[in-house]
Parts: sequence; structure tokens; C-alpha cells
Amino acid sequence: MGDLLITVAPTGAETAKEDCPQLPTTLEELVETAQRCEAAGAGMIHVHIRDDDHRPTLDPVRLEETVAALRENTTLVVQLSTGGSVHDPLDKRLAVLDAAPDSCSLTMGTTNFGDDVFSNPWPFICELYQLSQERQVVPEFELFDLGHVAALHRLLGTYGLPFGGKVHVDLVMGVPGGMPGTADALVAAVAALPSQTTSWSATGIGRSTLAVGLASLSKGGHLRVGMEDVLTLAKGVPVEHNEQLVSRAAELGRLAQRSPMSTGEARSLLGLS
Ligand code: KMH
Ligand code: ZN
Repeated sequence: MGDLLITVAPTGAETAKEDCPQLPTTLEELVETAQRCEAAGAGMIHVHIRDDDHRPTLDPVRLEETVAALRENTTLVVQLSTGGSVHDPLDKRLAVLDAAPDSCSLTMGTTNFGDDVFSNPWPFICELYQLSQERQVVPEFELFDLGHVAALHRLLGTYGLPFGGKVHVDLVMGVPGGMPGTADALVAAVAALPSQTTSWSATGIGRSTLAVGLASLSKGGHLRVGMEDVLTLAKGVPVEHNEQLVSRAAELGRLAQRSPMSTGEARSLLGLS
């Protein structure tokens, strides 16, 4: 029996292929990545897709093809990003649910995102949440800041539990503009989570990845890793494949006497089975 959910976020929307040729941006690369990450211990994949020029897209046909290909070639829980890139309009982000993924990300507030703004106005959050309930898609609540924890209390208090009845949260820490990627911030965020929360994971952006991962394990949380969040294994050592990050997460888990969940166990954790 596994008790550690490892989510892999292999691509993201912020890194350019020309700056990082090993970033999986084509469907073939994504499927190959997903298969190797599943074998290394991942239970869920958080997906951003790219167009033929490797630029972020929310093209509905591509999204559907991606969900189908991942289902055909892996048993991972398929989570589509509704965050997209900082330049994606809200209507296209809502339309992501048309691709009928198992899960979708749902960010609980607007955040300064480096020099950009990641826009998540309250009415958009409410519309996306209600749509996820209607379409029977399990949301993962992305919290970039302590204010987002308060917004999650408000959302659950207003609209009730998600489809499947489980509340899974992911703390995204260390974005320039959000909460820092530190153990102290993680402890504060976890202490403030709504009582309805059934599971939570954390990811630390860039060099905060290890501090956040270790803090999460020591507080009983789950892990998200991947090239969306970090591009080096150590200073000056680039990640060559997402599998390395998943394997390292599984190894950290083993040291903490946790073992990776199977994809079936991940589905029950998230209320998908
Ligand atoms: N690309 C970021 C602006 C999500 O996937 O839901 C937003 C993001 C969050 O990656
Ligand atoms: Zn994302």
C-alpha cells in the first residue's frame, strides 16, 4: 500500500523550448515522459500543452487528444491546467473542462507572477468551481498565498464539496509574488487549511524545491515535482528528464518511510473511484 501521492508537472507554460530543449512539449514527448514518470512512482500528471511551435496553447482539440493519449498509454490521473499561461483569457481557461479530464487545477486567487499577473478573479473562481462540479471533474485547489487559503474556506462554504467529495489542495510556493518556499510558510498554510481538506501536496519553485518537499513530507503532505517548477537538480546541474525529479521524490519519500501510491490509490485519494 502506498501512502505518498507524487504529482508530476512536466512542462508548464513559462519555459521556452529553445531555452530548454529537453522540456517535453510535443504529444510524443509528453506521453513518453508520462510513462517513465508513472514507472518511477507518479500517480497524477498536471498537464500544460504546447502548439506546433512549442508555445503554450489551450487549443480544445489538442487538449482532447492529449487526454485521450495519456489515458491510452498510462493509468495516471490526468489533470489539465486551467491556469494556462499568464496570457490566456479566462473564457479559454474555462473551456479546458470541455476536454473532460479526471482533474483540473483551480487557483484560488490572483497572484503577481514574476513580472506578470496570474489573474484569478473571484467570479472566475466561482464559475470554474461550479463548472467542475457540473462536469464531474475533481479540482485540485492551487494555493500560491495565505490569502488563497482564506478564499478556499469561502468557496467551500458557499458552494459545498467538490465532485467526488474530497478536497485536495496543492501549495505552490516560491513564485515571486506568492508565499515563500520555506518550511515556516508551509506550516502556516497547512495550519490554516479548511477542515474539509482531505489531502494536500506542496511544490517549491526553483531552488525552494527541496526545502518545500522535505517540509511537506515531515508534515505528512504529498509531493508535486516536475520541470514546470524546477529545471535543475542542483546548482548548475540541469534536469534532463522529469523522471529524475519523480525518482528523487520517491527516494525522499522512502527516507521518510512513505511509499509512492499506485494510480488506483491516487484515484481513491482524490475521490475518483
Ligand atoms: N502558468 C501559471 C501562470 C495552473 O497550472 O493551474 C499558472 C499555473 C497554474 O501553472
Ligand atoms: Zn501549471
